Amino acid sequence: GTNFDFVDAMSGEEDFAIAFTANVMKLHGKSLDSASNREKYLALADLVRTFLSKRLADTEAAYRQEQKKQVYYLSLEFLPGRLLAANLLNLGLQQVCEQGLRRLNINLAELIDQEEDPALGNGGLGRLAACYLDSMASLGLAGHGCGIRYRYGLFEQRVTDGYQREFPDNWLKEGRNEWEYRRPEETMNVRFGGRVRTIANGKLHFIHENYQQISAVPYDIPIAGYQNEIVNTLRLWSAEVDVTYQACTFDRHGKGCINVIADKHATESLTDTLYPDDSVYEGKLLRLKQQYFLVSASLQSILRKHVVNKADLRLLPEKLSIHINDTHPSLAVAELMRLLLDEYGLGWAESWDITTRTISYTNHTVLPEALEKWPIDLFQTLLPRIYMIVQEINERFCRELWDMYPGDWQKIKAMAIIADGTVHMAALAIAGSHRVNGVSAIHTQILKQKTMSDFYQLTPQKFLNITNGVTHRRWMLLANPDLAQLICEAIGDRWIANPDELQHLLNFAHDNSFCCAMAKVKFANKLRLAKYIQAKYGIAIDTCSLIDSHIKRIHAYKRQSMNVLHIMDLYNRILDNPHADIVPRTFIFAGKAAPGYYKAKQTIKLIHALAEKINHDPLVKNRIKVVFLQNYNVSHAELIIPGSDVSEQIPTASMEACGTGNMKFMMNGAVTIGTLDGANIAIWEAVGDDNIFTFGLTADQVLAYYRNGGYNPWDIYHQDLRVKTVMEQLVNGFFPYPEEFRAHYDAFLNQGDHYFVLKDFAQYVEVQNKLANEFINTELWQKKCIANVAHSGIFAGDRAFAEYALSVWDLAERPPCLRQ
Ligand code: 26R
Repeated sequence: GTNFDFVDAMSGEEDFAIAFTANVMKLHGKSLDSASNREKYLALADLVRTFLSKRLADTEAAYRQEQKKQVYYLSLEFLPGRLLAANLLNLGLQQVCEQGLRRLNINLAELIDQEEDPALGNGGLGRLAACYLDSMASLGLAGHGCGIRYRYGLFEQRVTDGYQREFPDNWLKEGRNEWEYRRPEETMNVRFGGRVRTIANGKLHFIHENYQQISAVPYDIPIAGYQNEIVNTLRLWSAEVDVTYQACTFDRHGKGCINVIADKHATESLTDTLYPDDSVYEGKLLRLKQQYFLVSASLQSILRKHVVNKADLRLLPEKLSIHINDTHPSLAVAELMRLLLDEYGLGWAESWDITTRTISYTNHTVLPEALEKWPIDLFQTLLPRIYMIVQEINERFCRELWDMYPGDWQKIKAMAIIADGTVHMAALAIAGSHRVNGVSAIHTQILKQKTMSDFYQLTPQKFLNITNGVTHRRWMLLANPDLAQLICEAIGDRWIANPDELQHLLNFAHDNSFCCAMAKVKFANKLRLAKYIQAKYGIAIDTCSLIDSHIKRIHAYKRQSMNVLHIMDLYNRILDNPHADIVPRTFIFAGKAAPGYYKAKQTIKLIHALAEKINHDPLVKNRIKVVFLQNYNVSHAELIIPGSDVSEQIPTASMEACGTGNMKFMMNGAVTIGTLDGANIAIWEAVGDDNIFTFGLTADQVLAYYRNGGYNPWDIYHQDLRVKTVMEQLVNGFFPYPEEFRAHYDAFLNQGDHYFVLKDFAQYVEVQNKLANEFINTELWQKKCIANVAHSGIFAGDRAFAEYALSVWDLAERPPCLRQ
């Protein structure tokens, strides 16, 4: 029979083994024993895909029949992580697959390890998008991702001599991804450049001419809900040129088709790479092209589907929502206007009403250097018609402002969409949305009171907070199956559908055998991590030591350097007194630096210089180890987080919009050391003072310092000998690189310590000491771990997502966790 009969008929591990063996043969023309692990993995993925295919088709049909409201989540970034294990889990095939393969003497974990980890995002923003796709499918909501199929993902990081080097991430080297469905028949055409001619015959018509047209081919990746038969899609667009019908001119140089093919490659380079910078915004033409490419292709296909289903365009906001993930896809506002006006012939007022009621926007950062502003000339040249529309939106918006604030030019200029020769994407996104949300309480408060205060004053009803959440299915069930199992044994499995029920674990905080079992799980996870580190880096870490992890993009505001200064100080205590009573600690770092971000790269070098010194110093007697794990990605997070005791979340207060790694650590029973910023505050409120280590300036204090011109770091240098010592060590030859860390030294002392590292140092050290002393009290520590897991339910993506469903997208069905 075919594989499809099989989907329904398969009854057990033996069937699975047979089907798998047949699939290896079918796919590779090889018998099982001559197939490589990679080939076996591909055959397994292909088999699992047949299960997805059926559900994907059924889900689509059901949505169409029910005319269910659809949500389209537009994002330049998605970081889904590997999909095989996730799909097995969500399809309920984990056991049958594992046991079926075992019959064939195949270890499932080894096959899982053969999968590429698609790096189609920089960090938090992209991973959040992926967590939400999981939640949407699992809650049975019709929510789909729209993104770009970058031919190369975020660069691969390799470190040599402590220096980061970047390599292309050739994740599609086999030409295709095993999960995707290429859908050439749904190709959309996106237009760039050219000029716009206006003709008036009763009504104005806009004729776009001399443009360059690029085909956008969609590739759909299926997103399975957790054991609910639902499969949604992540649609990734690829720029492709079909040369089949392009005549080649054979000139006298005999070049033939070379030029046609060269043009093809030049055009297709549009979707070659993801911009690897999440710190400083650069107005690069290609980036704007990518943004419009995604937005235009997505909106065209969304509208086409809507119209094909014979739905009225005026009902668009009732039938679908378009969500924009930060300002990166905010051209959606103007593109939706263009389609309604030019393609579907609606009037301005009606189009604007439909657009603003359809679109919503989430802000993910308040750092001024990350705000997107496009120079007018670049914008206008690339997108002439879109620019006209933005101008019109701006004029109408400014007129409205004038009515509200007559004569207040300063305010109007500050809010204008076009000002100072640039297009302000945040202003466009806010004006064009009916909802604008921040990602944690404090972040939203800063948006309302500072970053977007003028807009908040104008339209307070648009603004709301939705604190981020992460999928407990990937971050607990998949990444930490032993913990999930243990929790089920204690409180049953209802927490999987409703993570709030994790609270019941509090009843076990005094249960000795449960505490021991938790500790055992943690130890096994630490051992797994230690084995990886040993195999990969030849560093032996002490699995009984306190494992303290700081894993995220390298950024000055995230203050990896403060962590380093503390480790230097710990080391200095040993140098001062070799018998100093130091709790054995392993410090793990991982994260990529933006390729052009010098200070971040030097932080990586600093971590390596420190590791080199400490890991080999016999005086240390293995009490401290420093490890930098290269090429941080979702898979590494799945390995590190369950094996960590302490979660470093130490940004300068007011700068981290939310953080989501902090939530993943918490779910896995790690204790946070953190500043009062982003979701750390919510974690603190959830677990209470005893179960988190907070320290440092508050956001209000930081912002007050900025208003008053900062502070003088030299005061601290002179007051605190520990600070003076570590500062000198940066530049006095303590590390065998005399001038290497001058930039850090200057930033700390001569440039005003913008990130308050020295200011927060003393408190950080104090809290680190306290934490270490509490760690060695195993019983006490275990209670903290349990409290963290027990209170992590509110950080489940399902909760966050249900809030969007209710307050942003107005979806009819209430997801289970909000049903009362
Ligand atoms: C425009 C360019 C320079 C750029 C800036 C910033 C590109 C990408 C980014 C990434 C930002 C927006 C990001 O990842 N923000 C993170 O979003 C997470 C999810 O909401 C938050 O948890 C996290 O605090 C925030 O830094």
